[in-house]
Amino acid sequence: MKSKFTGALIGSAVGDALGAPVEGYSMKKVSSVYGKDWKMISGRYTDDTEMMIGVAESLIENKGFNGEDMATRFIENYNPKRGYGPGSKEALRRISEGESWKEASKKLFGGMGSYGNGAAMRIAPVGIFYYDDIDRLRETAYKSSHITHSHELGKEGAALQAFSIALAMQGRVKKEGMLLELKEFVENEVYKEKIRKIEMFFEKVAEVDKKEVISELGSGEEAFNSVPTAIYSFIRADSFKDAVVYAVSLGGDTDTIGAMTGAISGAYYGEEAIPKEWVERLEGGKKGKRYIRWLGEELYHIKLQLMQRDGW
Ligand code: R7I
Ligand code: MG
Ligand code: MG
Repeated sequence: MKSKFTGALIGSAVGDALGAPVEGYSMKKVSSVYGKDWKMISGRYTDDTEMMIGVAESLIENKGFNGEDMATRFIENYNPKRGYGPGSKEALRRISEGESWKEASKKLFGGMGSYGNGAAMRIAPVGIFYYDDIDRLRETAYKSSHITHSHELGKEGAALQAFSIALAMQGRVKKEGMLLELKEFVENEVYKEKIRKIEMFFEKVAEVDKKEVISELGSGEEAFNSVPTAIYSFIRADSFKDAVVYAVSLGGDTDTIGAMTGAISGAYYGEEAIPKEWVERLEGGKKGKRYIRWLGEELYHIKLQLMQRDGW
């Protein structure tokens, strides 16, 4: 179990760092950069991992969710060079200027709130910490999303990603079984439809063309155009490496789809399954790979304590 906790967080960071140098590239351009080797280029992570670290730090410090504290972590960790989305940036600016974390995100995108994938990309700590408690998982996914993403589709994408990680932690189901559980879990029709499309992909005899995956599931910055793509990338592959390589190879929002695929795959296969060369290359420093592993270990230990307290 410990290896699944650390695997989800390191896996997310590795996927982010692998996708980062080619974010926004076409499928063809990604292939011209990575060729057949898929060597990690710089190992530097982006906003996806920086925010994921904030989620983990806050869950650890509070042994659960605390909105004000989590927003503060996001603001303290914020480094403008990590490539934040405009919506998240504005929400954090508003909160740092004194607005409540409950109100700031509602003002974005003409009062609709953001449906970007910024809440889903950072959700791994919630998926591992609440892997055995669907109701708490859903509630914490929605609340932690709300700090920057108040649109229903932004929150639902984060909850779906968290639940996919939880199922991967349990390791009970993959393919059809996993899709069935996801379809029951998800409340929004937009996501139900995407999961139906994934089911149709698996019903086909031949491997689905990547162009069709991109046009049907998406490869963009919207939560509904990237979370289902990450889930598909995980399910169709037989290893951590294949899953993340496939996710990044599609082009588009590669760091984020890579991060989300890496989180689910790391939770499923465990940290040992992540290619050593990629982890070695992942950035070090104060909040680098060792710190990210430590966050996973801490979440594991706190989870154990809470389970013992509750008489498991
Ligand atoms: O979701 P967010 O934090 O962005 C995350 C992305 C990831 O790819 C990261 O790697 C980083 O590069 O940024 O930031 P947002 O700005 O909230 O959402 C991302 C984008 O989704 C926006 O810039 C918009 O293009 C789009 N979007 C919307 N468009 C119209 N109406 C999000 N919400 C809306 C909306 O309500
Ligand atoms: Mg990013
Ligand atoms: Mg991205």
